[in-house]
Amino acid sequence: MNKKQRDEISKFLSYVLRHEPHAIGIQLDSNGWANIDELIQGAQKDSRILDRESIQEVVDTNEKKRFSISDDGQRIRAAQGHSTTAVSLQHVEKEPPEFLYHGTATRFMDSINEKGLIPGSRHHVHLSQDEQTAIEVGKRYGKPVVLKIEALQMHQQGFKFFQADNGVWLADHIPINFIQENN
Ligand code: HQG
Repeated sequence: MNKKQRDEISKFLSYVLRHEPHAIGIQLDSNGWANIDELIQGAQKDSRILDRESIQEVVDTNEKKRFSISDDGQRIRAAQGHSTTAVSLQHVEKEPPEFLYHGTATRFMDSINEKGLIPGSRHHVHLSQDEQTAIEVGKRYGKPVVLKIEALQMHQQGFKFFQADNGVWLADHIPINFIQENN
């Protein structure tokens, strides 16, 4: 497969494994796992031809390690980013580094300055350890802004942080007093 084909499958997998499993008639368990055979059959009804090899290739080459396959090879899940209420992943709680970054767009800043960072439709606020990832994320929504979060200080004050299997940091809410615009 070429990169375009892999990206297309990755987007499809993100859609069904994070947001809309019902779109292809499959169910996720509360840990986010889908049966791979059912997923292939569901995709087929949607005229999308998938096989185990192409799914494996997408999982192995995905630059953000978005998906994992279970040890027995029968199931697949997204590591983070869910909005579907069928899933509530038990992420590992962890002490964060001193700073974490969040990428957003300038047009959201008035609201962020009022409410802090909130999860939107997903289950958590998503944070990264590096600024470059945050810039890329922010660009999806408009003119990017990188916010620097005083993560360790928050943690020391009792706020919980989690890290997904693929390294993405997650939090429930970031109050405004821990957010700086990173210019
Ligand atoms: C914004 C990517 C107004 C927030 C990335 C963001 C990530 C507010 C949007 C993952 C706000 C939600 C998630 C407030 C936050 N007022 N807007 N108070 N608080 N926002 O897509 O973080 O490539 O749900 O800044 O790497 O953009 O998809 O979250 O712009 O890990 O695998 O509300 O997606 O991974 O948007 O992205 P999203 P996100 P993938």
